[in-house]
Amino acid sequence: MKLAMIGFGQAGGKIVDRFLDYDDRTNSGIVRAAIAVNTAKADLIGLDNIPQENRVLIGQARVKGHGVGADNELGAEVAEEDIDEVQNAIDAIPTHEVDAFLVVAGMGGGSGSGGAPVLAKHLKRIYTIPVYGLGVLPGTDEGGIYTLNAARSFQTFVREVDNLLVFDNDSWRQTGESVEGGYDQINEEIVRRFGVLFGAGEVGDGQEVAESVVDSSEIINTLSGGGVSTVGYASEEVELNTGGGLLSRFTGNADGTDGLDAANTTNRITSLVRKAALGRLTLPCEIDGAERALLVLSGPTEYLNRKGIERGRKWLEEETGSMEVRGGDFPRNEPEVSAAILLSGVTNVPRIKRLQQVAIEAQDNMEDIQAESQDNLETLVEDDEDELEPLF
Ligand SMILES: Nc1nc2c(ncn2[C@@H]2O[C@H](COP(=O)(O)OP(=O)(O)OP(=O)(O)O)[C@@H](O)[C@H]2O)c(=O)[nH]1
Ligand SMILES: [Mg+2]
Repeated sequence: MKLAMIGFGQAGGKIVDRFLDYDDRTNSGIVRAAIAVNTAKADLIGLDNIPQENRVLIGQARVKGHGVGADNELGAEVAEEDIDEVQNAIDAIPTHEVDAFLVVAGMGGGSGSGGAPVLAKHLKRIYTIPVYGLGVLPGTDEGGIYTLNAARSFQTFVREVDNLLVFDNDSWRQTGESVEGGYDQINEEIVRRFGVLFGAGEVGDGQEVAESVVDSSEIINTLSGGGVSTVGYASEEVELNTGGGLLSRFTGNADGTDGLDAANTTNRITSLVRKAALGRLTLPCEIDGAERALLVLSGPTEYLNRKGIERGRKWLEEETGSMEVRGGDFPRNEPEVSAAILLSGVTNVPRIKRLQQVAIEAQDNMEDIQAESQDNLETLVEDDEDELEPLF
């Protein structure tokens, strides 16, 4: 499907920038337009692929291009004040050719975590196409302010978007490596997983049309109903058939006939599906209880078959307990077969529960502070009343 991607803040901008690179490399055609919004000028300059005219610096009057320093309330205020500047950039893109918006942001900082929910709300008021979020959770070693920002922003973001796709930096840190050092690899992982998924609905002219190709409406239906989503992925190298269709004659592909090679193909698919669902998810969680799921099998057509996808889909239905599991192929001429699984409306997510707890505690503290200042105010007013003669 075709997306208008808007990266908010540094992480958001870098990830959208990387999506453009992915699009170029793989010809996936998912990025119809790419915009970066930030309060920090240096971050915008540092991008490689997003066109200059699509880099929007906001909040200049307030922070003079220096960023909001992880103050997410300031991030939200600045986004509200300068939303017209963001809209000007969006006005210049052909939104009628776009299937959905994807607003991308790191939830731990100030600009993206404060601004992305504001932008999502604005887009939903104006456009009828879905507005999805891609939210990146900070590593737990980044410190309290990042966790607190994420806890607050997450709640708002998930409410404003049609679905919030989540990637948790914390679970993707390589051992012995700081998250910082690993961002390149992490960002590559992000664009690969979400790229395959959104790319599935975008089979171009001249590409082979498979048995049961996934289309955009299936992605949209899986994401509809809101909530939080996570993505699983697994792949295996295969030999690319360069012999002009010879291999497919032996594998007896799509019809699921029972030659030995067809059985291999089916088995490869079912085990990839299990690996993808039970391996590391972009947001680790129990897959049991997911409301909807979409299975995308990609690879050369001779390595895809309906029987494998059907089995994978059934297995996912059992594991998730969901009655809404869709599945299909994404034919690609690359020397690997991969399974990408979108699990939408997941509920059993320990990381989110912890974040909600943090948000509640912060809220309680806020209430205490507010109650206290209310008391102070009342005492002040009372004191005033004691001192001053009533005017009327
Ligand atoms: N996956 C990924 N996460 C990143 C990257 N850069 C930063 N982050 C994460 O995103 C969070 C927010 O950081 P930034 O995006 O730099 O913050 P910002 O939105 O620019 O806000 P301010 O800098 O406070 O104005 C951090 O806490 C990190 O967890 C990146 O390149 N990739
Ligand atoms: Mg920044």
